[in-house]
Amino acid sequence: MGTDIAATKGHAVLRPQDSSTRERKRLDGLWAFSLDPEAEGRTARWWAGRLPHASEMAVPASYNDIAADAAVRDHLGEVWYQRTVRVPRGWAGQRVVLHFESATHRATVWVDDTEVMSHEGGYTPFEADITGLVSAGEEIRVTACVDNTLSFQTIPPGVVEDTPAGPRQRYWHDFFNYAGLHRSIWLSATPHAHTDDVTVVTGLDGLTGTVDYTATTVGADGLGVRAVLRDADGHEVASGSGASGRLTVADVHRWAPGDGYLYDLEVQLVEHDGGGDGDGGGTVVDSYHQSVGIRTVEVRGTQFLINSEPFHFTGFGKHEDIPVIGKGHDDGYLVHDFALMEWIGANSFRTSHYPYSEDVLDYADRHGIVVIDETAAVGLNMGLGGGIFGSQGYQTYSPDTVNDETRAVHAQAIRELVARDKNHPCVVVWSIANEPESDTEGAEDYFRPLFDVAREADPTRPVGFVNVMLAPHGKCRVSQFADVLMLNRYYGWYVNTGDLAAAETAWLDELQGWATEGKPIIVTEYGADTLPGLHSLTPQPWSEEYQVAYLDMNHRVFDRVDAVVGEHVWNFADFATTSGIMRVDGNKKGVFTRDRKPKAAAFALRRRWRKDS
Ligand code: GCB
Repeated sequence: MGTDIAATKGHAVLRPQDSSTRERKRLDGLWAFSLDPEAEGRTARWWAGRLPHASEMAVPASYNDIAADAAVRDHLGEVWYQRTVRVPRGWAGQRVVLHFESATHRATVWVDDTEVMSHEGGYTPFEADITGLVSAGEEIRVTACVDNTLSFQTIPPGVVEDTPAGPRQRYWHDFFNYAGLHRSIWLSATPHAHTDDVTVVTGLDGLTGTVDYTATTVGADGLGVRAVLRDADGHEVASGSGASGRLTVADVHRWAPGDGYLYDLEVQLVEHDGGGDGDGGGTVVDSYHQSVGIRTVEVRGTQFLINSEPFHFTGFGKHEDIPVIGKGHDDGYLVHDFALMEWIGANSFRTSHYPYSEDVLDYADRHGIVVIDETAAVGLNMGLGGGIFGSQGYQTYSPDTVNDETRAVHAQAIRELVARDKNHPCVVVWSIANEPESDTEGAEDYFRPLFDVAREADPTRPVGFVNVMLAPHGKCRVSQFADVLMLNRYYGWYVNTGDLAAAETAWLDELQGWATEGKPIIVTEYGADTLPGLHSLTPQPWSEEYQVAYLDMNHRVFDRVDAVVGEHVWNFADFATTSGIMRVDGNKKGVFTRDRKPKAAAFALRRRWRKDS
């Protein structure tokens, strides 16, 4: 594989914000919406006028379950969204930006008749400077063509197969291929001279905290950069000048699990005051605020340290998955899910299997919840399909399947994830893939450079990937590159089904093997499908009692292996999947139902995870 995957850069896309020099307008609500089953919209230039045959669609939301129509739910290909928006009359002379927090899985966007941007990948933001196309006080028409097709050259991968009934999308990940505009769309105004990226790296030296910041600016010739750090009460605690520097905080209030204390870093572009000290000091031309949690993360031997203290992960692999709106972001569920995590004693979760809404990470920052942040690289494994093991008729890594081009897209997905989330104190590990084929030479070749990409993008955080049980200890050829071992294991479910005694022996044996690697182990998935309300006196699979017994068995195993520093149950809640004989109205491994009612396992976990329960 010879492609130069270092060629493209992760582009910084700062989220729009209101500040003393910036303003934003949210474009959420009802948009006109048209399916494009004949793929005629581009030829017919649908962006150039009102969409034909349009219905109304909620944004943010997956479109699939909103319309009571199988043609919408199962649509394959492009759909179109459109609305008009009036540019605020006070924005004359400003730089105006159109920002999409995501479009799943790719989109092209027009402003009136002009194409302004395209983006590949369904879970990271993209934006365009549309200043030259707009006038303050006037309306513009925004049209987005969104495509849900997956191929071997997309992340996640899939393949469209020709069948007698027409083209059909196949993919190898176990969640429904929801699509659409899942997060907010913004129109925003910034000064022409502006900060376009900020990076912070924090450190601790006893009671002193350090914040190393780097700002990159556009159009700022002749302007100075000033950095002001304030505590949560708004009191200035440090300041500096120049595009990069170190701020020192005496008596620091550290960000820590359970204590989401945040400072505010204001990056100002300032006109020079003529003092010659280069600190500006004159009028503030641009102001951008970045929240900062001062903490450290380190892997030492088999320990995972946050602020130099051993951390044990308790929590879940989650999904962005809600009845009716699918992967659409919803603040009500955001707050409720975190309330349930606090109730149960979860101190962490993994963004399985894609980057989540920035609202989720901001919330985790503020509430001291630790995050394993994952790319959308799920299903790079032809030995798996929708939870079903077995050959899928393709070879995973080959010139015709997952290949150099896929790897370049994957590298870009890693860069965009890091570019977006690098400043979140909650993020402590990058997970660059979930359950890829990892026991072959092709896997080793594919992944080696991707670890380099992640480390180059962020030299400060541990990097790992999530290992599948088809590549057990001794067989996996990719874990050698990882700082942390992340394992998904289903002893007692997919293997040793219903036989927890045999499962316990086999699982302990494998885990003890992994422990010899001398790295921390996070069990990133263990779980059993459970039908709420199904009971059995002796623990039978699918019953609530079995889920409890299964988790207990896992915990006995973990407690005997020192290198295990984390336990994330699969899954927080039941979720939608593609249909299949292994799935009854979706995946039922939730500890909560899809509408967030507790199963018996919720109370059992609470007893283990909350010392005060
Ligand atoms: C896994 C996958 C996850 C599935 C889960 C299951 O290993 O990572 O996406 O949903 O197993 O329930 O089969």
